[in-house]
Amino acid sequence: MIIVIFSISNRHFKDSLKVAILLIPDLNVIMNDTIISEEILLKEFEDKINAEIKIEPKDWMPVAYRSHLIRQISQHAHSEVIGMQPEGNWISRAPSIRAKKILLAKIQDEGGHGQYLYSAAETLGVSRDQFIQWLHEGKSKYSSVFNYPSLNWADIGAIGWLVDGAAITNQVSLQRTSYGPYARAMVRICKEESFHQRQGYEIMWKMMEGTKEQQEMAQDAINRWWWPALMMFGPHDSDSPNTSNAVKWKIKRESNDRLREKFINKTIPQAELIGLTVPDAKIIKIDENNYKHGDINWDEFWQVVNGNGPCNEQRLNHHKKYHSEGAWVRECAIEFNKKNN
Ligand code: BYC
Repeated sequence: MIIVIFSISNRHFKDSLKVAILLIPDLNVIMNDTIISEEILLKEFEDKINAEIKIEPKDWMPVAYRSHLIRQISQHAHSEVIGMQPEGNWISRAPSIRAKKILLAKIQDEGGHGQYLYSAAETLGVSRDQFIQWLHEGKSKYSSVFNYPSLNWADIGAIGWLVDGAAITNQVSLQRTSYGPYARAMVRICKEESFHQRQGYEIMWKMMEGTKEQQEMAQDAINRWWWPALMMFGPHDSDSPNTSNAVKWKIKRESNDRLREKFINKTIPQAELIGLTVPDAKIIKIDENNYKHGDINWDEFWQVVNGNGPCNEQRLNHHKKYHSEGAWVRECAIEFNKKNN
């Protein structure tokens, strides 16, 4: 297909061209006898990536880059929102008013993270309603770790310490991701996650200073949450189909295995400091700062990812129910906004 664009200036032409090429892939355009093809735009895009210049929503980007981001950012947003459920379960049973206030603030932050991330994903041209529909239809994933039950108060400590600790390890590196809105959302999220990790560690610390039963509860919680936390980083690099493009386009700045190692290396000394042990009989200390973990149960991981974990059905049904019952709140907010603008 050939399209001729008439424009008043070179700059105007370039913008029109970018819009046209975005709408019609593989488009070739003729101007002043010069053929400007998608290859030129691709080169411009790659130069920006190589120069560490952020890609912004109105910039031209390859279709596969856009769909990679839509997949990853929306799944990240779903994880934040679904991740509120295991902890929300314990708000009414927190052991003190202080603990309740802290937990409420933390869970509210997670909802906010979902908002930042859905907003970043929407800049790629997909609506919030569509993202939620994909989640409800099981077409869009969320982190496997939220499909495990939170059985007691020690689990709230383990979630903050291990799950937020794993999340922050990943998200610190995502602050340098190549897509501007995603990178900027990460900066704010990381500040809040570091408070979350500390609130979880404080719970575990207090329990380890408590009675023998409390110490056993804390150890039992790390026994159950350690492996699901390691699985949050995804399959080994050799089994990760999305990593190659993600690294090429600087969406991911570090691989699944590298981030998992970083998490293990910083978390084991924290466990030892308060008298906890990680439930890995094969863990090896390689040198002063590095550990090599034992085998991860990938069958369990894929079972959970594919919808067969202990709480998958419960988490999704809960989201569907409250999304539907909360429709009137969204309608009111839209009406209120119309009246005030
Ligand atoms: N769970 O090629 P791979 C939080 C999927 S929430 C489920 O390595 P990629 C918090 C993967 O999607 C923060 N699925 O993929 C909230 C892919 O399938 P699709 C959560 C997983 O994208 C409340 C397939 O497996 N953080 O902090 O290169 C309370 C192959 O994987 C998982 C994020 O979401 C998994 N664990 O790498 C407390 C971080 N792992 O999509 C705390 C953002 C893999 O091709 N996401 N899969 O059908 C990422 O960094 C990357 O997407 C991942 C996976 C590292 C997760």
